[in-house]
Amino acid sequence: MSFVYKAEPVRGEEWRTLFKERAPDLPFHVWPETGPAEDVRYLAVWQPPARLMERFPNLELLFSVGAGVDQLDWTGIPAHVPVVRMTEPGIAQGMAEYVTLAVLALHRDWPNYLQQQRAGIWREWRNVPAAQRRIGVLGLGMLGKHVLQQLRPFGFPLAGWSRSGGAIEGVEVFAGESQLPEFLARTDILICLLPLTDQTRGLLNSRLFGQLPNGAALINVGRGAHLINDDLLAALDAGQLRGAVLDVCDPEPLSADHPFWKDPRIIITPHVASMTRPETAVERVLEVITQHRAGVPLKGAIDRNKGY
Ligand code: NDP
Ligand code: OXD
Repeated sequence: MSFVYKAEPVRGEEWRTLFKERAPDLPFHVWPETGPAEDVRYLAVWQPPARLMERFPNLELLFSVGAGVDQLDWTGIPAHVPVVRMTEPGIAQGMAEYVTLAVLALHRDWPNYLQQQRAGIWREWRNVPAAQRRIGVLGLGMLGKHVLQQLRPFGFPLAGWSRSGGAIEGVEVFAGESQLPEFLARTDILICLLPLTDQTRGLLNSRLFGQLPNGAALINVGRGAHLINDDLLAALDAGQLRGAVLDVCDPEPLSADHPFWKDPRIIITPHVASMTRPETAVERVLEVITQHRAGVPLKGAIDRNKGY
């Protein structure tokens, strides 16, 4: 019985050290080293290898090293192999830091001041009180909820939207397609923390932007394919949006001549909002293996019908 890690190799070595300490009896390999293929029961990947089950016929569990699973090709993953995404607490902590930074930057007009500094312009913009800046989060899962919790002390009016809704203290919750327009109409800074599925691909488009108050701003930390790039540029040009912070893009990386790079209304970071931390990730993976052996529900198991 063994474990194979197939993702970023430097972090793989950190996982190896942690496995040695915490699960010394479970042989651990960093791809392309796998040990005997028939021994491999657990595999942690960003992208699985081709012909997954031919290669590892006794695979019992497939872990995504990220919180998202949209990168996986499901056709090669049989239904009897549960897929488990990363739910270690470091991801939520990192995401809350990033989104707080982006919200405050947009709330306090940072993109304008950076542009003015480069041009040597000393000009003040009227501060808007936090109580008048309405924040809205698309997606109320592990990350959306944590982000909203961390934003509470600033005094922004907070709202969130998801498929199923539910109560969250201090947050106005909207559910389903029918309540999306009402949610958008009250949102000055929109944060996308949805998984990428057939239902959410391209959701950040002209139609959606047109339902936000004039001069709203966007933070996309979900996936690049949530956003229609040309629609963002059109909304910025029309003044429908005043700025955007994008941690994720489509494609990644953007081509060298992509208009987003030089647009002063857009801040881009290279998909770094949060990163899986080896210490807490290994702890969570070992916890899930224990749950699997005990036959109890697995933390972070993906529902294939929903796609997240
Ligand atoms: P979860 O699966 O915990 O939550 C997803 C949320 O989105 C749920 O509230 C769900 O609704 C909602 N949702 C899904 N589909 C729809 C839909 N069609 N309509 C309305 N709501 C919908 O995910 P996480 O919070 O853990 O992560 C969200 C995403 O963040 C990841 O999938 C990944 O793409 C991205 N991410 C980005 C990172 C980065 O560094 N930029 C790092 C980590 C993750 P319901 O509650 O009703 O099921
Ligand atoms: C993730 C990511 O899904 O890094 O964890 O985007």
